[in-house]
Amino acid sequence: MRIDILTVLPGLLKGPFDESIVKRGIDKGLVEVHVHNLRDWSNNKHNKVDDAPFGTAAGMVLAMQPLHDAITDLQSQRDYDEVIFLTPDGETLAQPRVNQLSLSGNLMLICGHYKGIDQRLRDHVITLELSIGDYVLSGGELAAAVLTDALVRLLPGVIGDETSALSDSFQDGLLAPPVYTRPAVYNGWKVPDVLLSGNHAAIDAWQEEQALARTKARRPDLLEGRDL
Ligand code: 6GU
Repeated sequence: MRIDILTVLPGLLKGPFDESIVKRGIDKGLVEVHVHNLRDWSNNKHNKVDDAPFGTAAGMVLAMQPLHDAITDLQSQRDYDEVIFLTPDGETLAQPRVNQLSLSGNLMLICGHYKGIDQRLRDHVITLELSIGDYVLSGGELAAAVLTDALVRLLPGVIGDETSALSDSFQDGLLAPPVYTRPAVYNGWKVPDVLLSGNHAAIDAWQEEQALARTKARRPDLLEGRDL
């Protein structure tokens, strides 16, 4: 997989890809992440990347020329499965969409800033608009980092234990069950007996029951429309 990210603040995306799972995916050659500075495409003599909106609205909009040129330039080099605009009014990201996108070859992520981007780009060039939740961020960069992390960890070979991405919260539509580690008694707090029993069937049944109980208590909305 290859992910190209267009941003006016490339520095914001340095840290997240330099550690942990995404770094492992990059180091193993399973994903390429390219962060591009929109200013590099600006024809303006001051490399300006924002512009005033038509009408009476306050604030600024990402300028048309550098953004459209950047997208066109990248598209001339390869085909993209999706050109994604990160925006709070997009589709709220959830695991099924991440799973689907993880099968892509090339993805382009556009980080919004200011009051957003020209609607004509959204109408004609952007193929998917995603939000990471109902709150407002100062720009799309952190959302792009979230999406990239969620995608990369699903790529085969990135996570050592091939089954562990599938046992995550949400992968089966349920929250994950609680986990415990050694010692069996710590500070007087005991690990549930069943986990120490060595009975794999009993442990599986207990974990399933816990996942369901936790989902019912915390996220009953996830169970709507399921017959359990
Ligand atoms: Cl994708 N962008 C911004 N600016 N704010 C957000 C968001 C995206 N998702 C949730 N809030």
